[in-house]
Amino acid sequence: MGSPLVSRGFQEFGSALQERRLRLLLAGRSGTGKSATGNSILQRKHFLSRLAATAVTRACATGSCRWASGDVEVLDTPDLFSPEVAQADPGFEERGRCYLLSAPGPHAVLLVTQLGRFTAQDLRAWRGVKALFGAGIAARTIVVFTRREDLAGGSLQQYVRDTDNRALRELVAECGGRCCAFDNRAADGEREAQVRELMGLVEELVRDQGGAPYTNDVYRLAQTLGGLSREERLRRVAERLAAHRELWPLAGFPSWAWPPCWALCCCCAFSAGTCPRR
Ligand SMILES: Nc1nc2c(ncn2[C@@H]2O[C@H](COP(=O)(O)OP(=O)(O)OP(=O)(O)O)[C@@H](O)[C@H]2O)c(=O)[nH]1
Ligand SMILES: [Mg+2]
Repeated sequence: MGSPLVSRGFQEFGSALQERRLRLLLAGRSGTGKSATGNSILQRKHFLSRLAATAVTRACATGSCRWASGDVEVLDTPDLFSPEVAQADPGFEERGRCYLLSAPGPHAVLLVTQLGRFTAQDLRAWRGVKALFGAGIAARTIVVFTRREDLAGGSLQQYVRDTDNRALRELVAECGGRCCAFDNRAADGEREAQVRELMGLVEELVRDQGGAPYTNDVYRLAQTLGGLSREERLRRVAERLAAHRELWPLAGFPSWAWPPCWALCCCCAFSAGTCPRR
């Protein structure tokens, strides 16, 4: 999809980037359209995306395409963010893989939610994103609404402003007002325009951050493991994440109360005073 997205602005932005690769990480609850959005960005059917009663994406996967004078790498994720991940990924391997596949850090996180369906599950997934990466990730997050067609030509900004869903308004505010909408079933030209709009937001966001990707202690650890085998790198990163397993929600922990927001560290979703990153 190189050529449609190439413009002078993007070329200039490309040279301001600290590397020639832009990493975008898809996150959100199951079934919101993460994989479909990844495919729209890549402009091809790369990730498996379909209507299903259970989770479709089971493991992290990447796909890339040319963009301006560099590459865009998209990381699609399974359910790494809900309280159920404690049972599904007890050894932190999948969350470790997510870190390794997005190292040295994502330039932007795309939090995918369905237009008109921002539920308690979406909110828990957002808290899970902050638990995994630290609260600083909000400064790197763009809220992507799928089912843009339901706007029926209306304005997304107005929808967000007028919604009576307070949690949604707070989420968008927490993410600096960055949001856009996708109709992943739109015709090619329309999908390209949507991707261009998203990349404009990414461009602005990354420029504000001086061209550098998001980082934290776990990404910094991953950076030091370059000489080791893939298995050993995964073992070390999963071990670092698991070192604080007692701080993650336990199986059976009431999910409405997760994370316990009355006792949060100021930088992430760990209990106050016990955050491994501080
Ligand atoms: N109408 C419409 N359907 C969409 C849109 N985006 C995604 N879908 C549909 O939503 C369903 C779920 O999409 P997926 O991409 O598999 O969702 P996911 O978030 O990756 O799901 P998991 O991998 O299970 O977490 C599929 O049937 C998609 O075609 C959209 O913009 N409009
Ligand atoms: Mg998927």
